[in-house]
Amino acid sequence: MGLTYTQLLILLLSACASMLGGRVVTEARKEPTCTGTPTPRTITVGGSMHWNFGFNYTDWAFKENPFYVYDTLVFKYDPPSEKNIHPHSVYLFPDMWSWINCNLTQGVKIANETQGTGKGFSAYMLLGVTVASKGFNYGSPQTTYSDTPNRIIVGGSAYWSFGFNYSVWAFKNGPFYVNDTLVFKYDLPSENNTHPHNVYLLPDMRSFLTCNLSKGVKIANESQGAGEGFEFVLNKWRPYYFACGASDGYHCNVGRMKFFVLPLLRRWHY
Ligand SMILES: *[C@@H]1O[C@H](CO)[C@@H](O)[C@H](O)[C@H]1NC(C)=O
Ligand SMILES: *[C@@H]1O[C@H](CO)[C@@H](O)[C@H](O)[C@H]1NC(C)=O
Ligand SMILES: *[C@@H]1O[C@H](CO)[C@@H](O)[C@H](O)[C@H]1NC(C)=O
Ligand SMILES: *[C@@H]1O[C@H](CO)[C@@H](O)[C@H](O)[C@H]1NC(C)=O
Ligand SMILES: *[C@@H]1O[C@H](CO)[C@@H](O)[C@H](O)[C@H]1NC(C)=O
Ligand SMILES: *[C@@H]1O[C@H](CO)[C@@H](O)[C@H](O)[C@H]1NC(C)=O
Ligand SMILES: *[C@@H]1O[C@H](CO)[C@@H](O)[C@H](O)[C@H]1NC(C)=O
Ligand SMILES: *[C@@H]1O[C@H](CO)[C@@H](O)[C@H](O)[C@H]1NC(C)=O
Ligand SMILES: [Cu+2]
Repeated sequence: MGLTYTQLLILLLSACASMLGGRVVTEARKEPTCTGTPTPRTITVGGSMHWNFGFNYTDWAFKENPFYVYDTLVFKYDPPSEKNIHPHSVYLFPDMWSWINCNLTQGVKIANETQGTGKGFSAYMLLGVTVASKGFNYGSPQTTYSDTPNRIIVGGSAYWSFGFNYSVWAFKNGPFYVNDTLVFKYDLPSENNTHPHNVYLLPDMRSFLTCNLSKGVKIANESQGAGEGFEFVLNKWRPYYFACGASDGYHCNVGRMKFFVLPLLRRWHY
């Protein structure tokens, strides 16, 4: 049962890993894949076949290539029922070896048996790329790796400021791990700081790309970045979309004050 469907994701992962490794050079040059913001695609896995037993997903993924960061994969499959006693699910594998052997021991179930109904289950390619490029061990081991959670100053010595490219910062300073703490530091409002910063958590990729704050949650106000800064713990395995909400999205849009992270689970690292 496992074979066909489990082989899809790792193919996507390895596709991007080899892009990063410079093997699929032509694709990598066409678009700034892993740091840029290309127009994202939403791709239904398997096309009209959806996520079904017996369909050749390796073949499908090959034809659909290339996939990019920010692309969304949608998995559609039927819920369990009398007729469907072996319902599908979606796993992400930690490495090529597990994938080849369909060994689920260290896999992470990212969608259960009922999440494929209706609009389906969506997964961003960010997931694949982050895992593939950093945790996947194609390159050299991460020197920042440690067993205990890290405390990371957002922006490094630039802190949380207008005009700094946080997407690049996040990419270069990643991967982040579950339970790491991000620290946002910025100045108090003053006569010389009339548009002070703050921190918003946005609900999804669409809001993030358009800097749409309407469904965002303000997690730090204008004065909480002073002193030791505002601390935020990445305590779940989920994507976090951060932005500055100052001037109705101007700091986010024009000031580049936004980035997202998907903290990894430490056991993926070896
Ligand atoms: C950050 O820099 C990258 C690489 O130069 C670029 O692709 C991206 O568009 C920049 N981000 C913003 C928000 O300007
Ligand atoms: C899927 O199709 C490809 C190319 O047609 C083939 O090489 C591969 O063996 C097939 N995979 C499976 C699991 O049948
Ligand atoms: C699956 O992987 C786990 C840990 O990675 C290993 O201990 C186990 O022997 C593997 N199972 C098979 C059937 O290869
Ligand atoms: C699947 O996950 C959804 C959302 O997390 C949850 O509401 C549902 O009960 C789960 N279903 C099963 C069969 O575990
Ligand atoms: C994160 O920290 C919490 C509380 O200390 C702990 O229960 C949880 O297991 C940790 N998660 C991971 C993935 O380390
Ligand atoms: C604001 O800037 C002016 C000119 O640079 C300086 O003289 C003044 O002390 C600053 N005010 C504060 C509160 O930092
Ligand atoms: C922002 O999002 C809200 C709901 O999420 C939507 O109604 C609104 O049209 C969006 N605004 C823009 C400028 O896209
Ligand atoms: C920001 O939040 C802190 C703590 O919740 C509160 O003490 C402070 O008054 C708030 N400041 C502003 C400018 O809203
Ligand atoms: Cu700002």
